[in-house]
Amino acid sequence: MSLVRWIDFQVLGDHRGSLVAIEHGKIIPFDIKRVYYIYGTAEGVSRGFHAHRELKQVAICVAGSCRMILDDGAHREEVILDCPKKGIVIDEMAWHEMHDFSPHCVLLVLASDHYDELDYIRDYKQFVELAKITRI
Ligand code: T46
Repeated sequence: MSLVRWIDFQVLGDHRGSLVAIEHGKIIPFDIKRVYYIYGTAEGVSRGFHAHRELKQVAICVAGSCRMILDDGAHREEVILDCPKKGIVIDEMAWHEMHDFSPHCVLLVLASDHYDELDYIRDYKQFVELAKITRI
């Protein structure tokens, strides 16, 4: 099964341009408790390199582009995020990395919980071991 799950947003566009509305309890598969965005990423910088124990997220590249790697400890897939009409689901226990940020890239992230550093697994070897146990 693919690790990549997209959510397609309805675009409310008219002659003035486009608008996407994301409402609580509708298309996002969790209650949104936090929103953050990543912007101004310096050229050549990569981010992420962690998984979350419990947190679920949806990432939307609202401007520019970046490349995301998703890894479940056994398989790796990569996608280009370059479309404000689509969000990618980052489930719990999904190792993720973001690379190749374009100038002016803005990555908007909807998260199922408040920030908690204890929810992060930042060591890849530890992640692979935990992912094995989770799969059993
Ligand atoms: C993720 C990817 C997609 C906070 O204090 N509150 C927050 O809500 C967040 C997200 C971060 N922080 C602090 C923690 C660090 O001191 O901001 C600093 C940068 O965070 P981090 O190095 O984790 O950033 P990324 O880009 O590697 O990862 C972020 C999210 O942290 C992470 O949950 O899934 O974006």
